[in-house]
Amino acid sequence: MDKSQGRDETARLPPGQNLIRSPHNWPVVGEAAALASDEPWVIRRTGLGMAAEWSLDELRARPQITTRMDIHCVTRWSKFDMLFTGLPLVELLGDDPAPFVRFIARSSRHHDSCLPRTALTEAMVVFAANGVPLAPEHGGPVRLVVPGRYFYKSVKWLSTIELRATDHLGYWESGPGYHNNADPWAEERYVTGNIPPDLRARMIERRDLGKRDLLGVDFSGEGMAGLNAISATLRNVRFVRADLTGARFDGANLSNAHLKAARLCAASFRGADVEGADFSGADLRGADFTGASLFGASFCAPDGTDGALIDATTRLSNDQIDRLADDQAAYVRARLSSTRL
Ligand SMILES: Nc1nc2c(c(=O)[nH]1)N[C@H]1C(S)=C(S)[C@@H](COP(=O)(O)O)O[C@H]1N2
Ligand SMILES: [Mo]
Repeated sequence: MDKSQGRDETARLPPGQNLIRSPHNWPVVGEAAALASDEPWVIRRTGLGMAAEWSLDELRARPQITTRMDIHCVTRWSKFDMLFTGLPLVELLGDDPAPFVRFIARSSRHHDSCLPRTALTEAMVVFAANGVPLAPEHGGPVRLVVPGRYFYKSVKWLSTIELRATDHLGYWESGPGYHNNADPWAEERYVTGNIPPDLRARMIERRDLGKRDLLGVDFSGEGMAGLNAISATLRNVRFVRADLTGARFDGANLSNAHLKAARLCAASFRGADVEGADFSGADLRGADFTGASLFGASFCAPDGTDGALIDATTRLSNDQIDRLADDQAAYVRARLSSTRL
């Protein structure tokens, strides 16, 4: 059981997270399928100590346990009381006291993540969630689940457990700059990126962010109306109170971007990833979210204040609104119904 059990709802929700209440709303994040392969699925233990290998049937034949856990995605959605069924990971780690364990997926990019062994005492190798076998897009037939860390540490389609003497930056923890420790209670979401000040000034002046990776860069308060940010990588970028009227973010990655109180009239987010982005207090009249992915995004503060300006000219589909956390969806629906003619 994780330590959050028994506390009230607000105390169980880590800072900056939005609660998803619907049991059926479980977003797919990152890769959506395992590598297609005819080889039998085995889980291998490699690295330090004795190597080992198990078929999935062997692992399923062992006594299974079911544990209740809360999950917290770095893109700001949380779900309480997930029931995961499988084996305690420690049963597969063997006797070698290797200090780090790296997990590798059977996926086309050999997706991986690594944690210190001390963080893994309650981790599980999971075959079923909420009483049914894991769906393929959620890591079926087998995934890792690590309670107490952002969910990006829970590798889907687990195939290799590598015991290591040293740490290793995994897929999300290297290029995309996700925090390697991933403690949701300390909001360890990202390592902070930065760029030389003259480059930043030139981008503002030209209103062009090109296709660079600008992780965590701060453009708060800047006047950047008409900005070109098509296909830019803007994870965790700050645009608080910036003027982004008519800006084009089509196909951009704005996950966890801070757009609080930004002027986004007629801005375009077509096909963009705005998961976990904060739009509270922003002016979104005429903004276009067609085809954008909005899981975990916020449009008002948790207490309902600081609401974004949304009206009938804001293009958001019912399907997109249904996937927001409940309080966020309620706010957006109320705005749309009060402004529809
Ligand atoms: N193999 C693999 N595992 C992965 C990922 C991925 O892209 N590939 N994404 C991680 C992230 S960021 C999250 S939030 C969870 C999402 O799991 P879900 O799609 O079942 O919600 O899986 C994690 N495990
Ligand atoms: Mo995630």
